[in-house]
Amino acid sequence: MSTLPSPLRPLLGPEDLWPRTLSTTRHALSTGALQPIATESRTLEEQGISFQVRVLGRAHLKDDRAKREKPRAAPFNPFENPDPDLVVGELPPSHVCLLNKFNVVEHHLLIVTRAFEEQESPLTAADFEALALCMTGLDGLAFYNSGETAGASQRHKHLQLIPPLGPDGLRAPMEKLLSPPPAREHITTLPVLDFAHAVTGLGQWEASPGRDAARMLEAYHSLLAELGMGQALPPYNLLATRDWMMLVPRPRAEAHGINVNAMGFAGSLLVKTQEQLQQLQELGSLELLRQVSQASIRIRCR
Ligand code: B4P
Repeated sequence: MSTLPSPLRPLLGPEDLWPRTLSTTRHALSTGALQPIATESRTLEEQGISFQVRVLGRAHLKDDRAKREKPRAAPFNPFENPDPDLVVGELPPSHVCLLNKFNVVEHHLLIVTRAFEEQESPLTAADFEALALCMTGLDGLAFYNSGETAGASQRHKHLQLIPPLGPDGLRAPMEKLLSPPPAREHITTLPVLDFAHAVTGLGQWEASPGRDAARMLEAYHSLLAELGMGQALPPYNLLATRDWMMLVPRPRAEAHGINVNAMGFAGSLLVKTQEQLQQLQELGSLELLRQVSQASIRIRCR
């Protein structure tokens, strides 16, 4: 089943993205379509990284959400026919940009394929083209949770883009370790991350969705190859800014009851309770990331 392009949805250019994000947010809040999740935010300093930890205002969010949604005969796909109040616009030729209905971070965008594709399927030139258009309009943090073990709750393919998380204008706390970013085509690892991952530089952002997407696709394929990931891709998280891209294979969804998705590797964690926060403080954020990742493998830094 696929979602048909709607003539009522505006076509997005990079310059439209931010104004439309703001106007759609105002509208979706007024209609109740957007249901932000309140959290309390804490900072945990570790190895020069200011980890942001958000503590949910109420426990067991997913149970709560399940209770609010009516029982359905078939699994509900929220991206098949997205709520028009949440739609920011069409990303030609094959994607739609919408607001994350249950956002923790303000102005959290989802970039979903119009026709159904599996979240586990490899990212394509079209995915990166839609993403590059959005990243030209918003210089933020893009990420992708490939597979349930990597934090995906929806099977319909969706990339995500959020405004810079900070601190100090950084697009993510982890970016502190990526300044300056690696050169284009240079693949490396971050010494403080004691688990399998690889990072590369994207070179100069050109504000041309076709060309920026081509460099992102090339970087994605190089990272997969470097980590020995073939056609049947195991779960992984992908993070990208205009300057760099990081890939982390994911054998485990959680540790100590704390779920980790791509944002965790950006330096932003979400916990359900004060007890989990306490546990995280004792364990350390980097140790949590290590426990949900694969043991380090030697990569040929080049
Ligand atoms: P997924 O990749 O499938 O899952 P996720 O971001 O990990 O969020 P999840 O749904 O598992 O929720 P969780 O309790 O972990 O992304 C799917 C996205 O689609 C989700 O963001 C979901 O909210 C959204 N969505 C679902 N139904 C929708 C609809 N009808 N219309 C539009 N969007 C819809 O986390 C709850 C929230 O906290 C999520 O927003 C998540 O992004 C955010 N979050 C998780 N970890 C975080 C962190 N470390 N820091 C800050 N925020 C975090």
